[in-house]
Amino acid sequence: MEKTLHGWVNNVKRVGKIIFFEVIDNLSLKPVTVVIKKGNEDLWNKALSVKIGCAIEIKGFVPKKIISKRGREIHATNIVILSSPLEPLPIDVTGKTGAMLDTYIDYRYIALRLPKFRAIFKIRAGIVRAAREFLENEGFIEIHTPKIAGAGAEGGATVFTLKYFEKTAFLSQSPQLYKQMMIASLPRVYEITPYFRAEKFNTPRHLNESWGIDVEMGFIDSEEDVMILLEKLIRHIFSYVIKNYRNELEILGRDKIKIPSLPFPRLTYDEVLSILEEKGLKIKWGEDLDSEAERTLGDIMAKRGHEVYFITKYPWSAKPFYIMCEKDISRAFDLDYIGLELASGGQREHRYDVLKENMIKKGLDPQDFSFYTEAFKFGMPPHGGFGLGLDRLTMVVVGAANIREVVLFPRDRTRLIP
Ligand code: AMO
Repeated sequence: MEKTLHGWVNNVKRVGKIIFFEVIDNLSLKPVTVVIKKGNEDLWNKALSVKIGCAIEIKGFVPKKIISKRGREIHATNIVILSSPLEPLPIDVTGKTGAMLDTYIDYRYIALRLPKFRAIFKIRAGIVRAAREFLENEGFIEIHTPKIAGAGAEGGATVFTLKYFEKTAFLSQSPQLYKQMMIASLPRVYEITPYFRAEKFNTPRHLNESWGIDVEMGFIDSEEDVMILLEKLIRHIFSYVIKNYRNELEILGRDKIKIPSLPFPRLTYDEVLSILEEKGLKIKWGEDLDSEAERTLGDIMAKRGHEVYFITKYPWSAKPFYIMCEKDISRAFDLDYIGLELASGGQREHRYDVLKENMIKKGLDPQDFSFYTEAFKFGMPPHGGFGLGLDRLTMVVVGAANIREVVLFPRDRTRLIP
């Protein structure tokens, strides 16, 4: 059977009168072995000039009996070198010698010729596809809200400012305010969106540009409705990836991952504090859980057989103004996976007067947010939602220790290029 192959040469070997290339094509995880036997002088000379890293077109036929261990083989009848590397490749695409994470990021566009990196970014794309599929089936509509904003949603200190003609604008920290405003007319919305946050710390779990799957739904009874949807979404994503990315998971050593079973445990904030106190970790009531507290709790929960769990009933002092509050307790929750916060959300305050009072209690001037509060005057139903960190979810699915492994071109405190 005649075949045309387009791809990049990941390895070249000559054994006596035969030349072998390994060519990575399309989105495949395994290279094709291209075989050139001495006989046709033109073809042989062309093959001799092929180097690792070339972009190439091969015409040839698939032999009746495939000898290559990888199972894909073409015997070439014609070779066209489309582009030859100007220098030796900065990454070993044969896969024999590894490199530092920074090198892989600097040369991501070459690293993606290696199966491991293809597997990670194929799974990431699959997670997005699974989320869309699930949310569309649940009656959600995809929206796109501004990333240049006039007000920050998630707190002043972590906002990037930019000059916007005569005014100062902000890069959107989250679509929070806009997705809520949509609930005045669309009962179920979602957005897959970047978050820009000027957080100063450099950690394996934070970036200054991260991506979220943001969901908002109206006509809810309580935050429990939102948590039930999030549980189903997480399970759908796991099952989609397990079903469609078996080979990718195997390459990453993640073929044993399981769909978390229902219901995900719900621990109240107070319960978490007493569990941590038993381990000698004292958190003052009202404070948010830091990474150390999250990790300690993650270990304890994993030992109890729960990788994924909710933390509910946070003190309102630890949560943003838009979350509904009853006495000191908020209707917010977090979803953690072995100590890594994957999502947070809750029921929102939908009553116009209470919302404005809450803003004042948090030291905000409602006047600065009037474009948002206006939407609450005209029949805003009870509503809630969540933001699910896409990068962090990808980390736990592919088993990455550093968030930078699952983001093509990460933005952190020190990295602005490529
Ligand atoms: P929150 O600020 O908790 O909530 O963000 C939601 C989720 O997004 C991810 N995330 C990040 N991932 C990497 N680097 C960061 N700097 C970063 N910041 C956030 C986390 C986190 O759980 N508006 C609310 C959501 C809502 O209530 O609907 C919000 O943004 O996985």
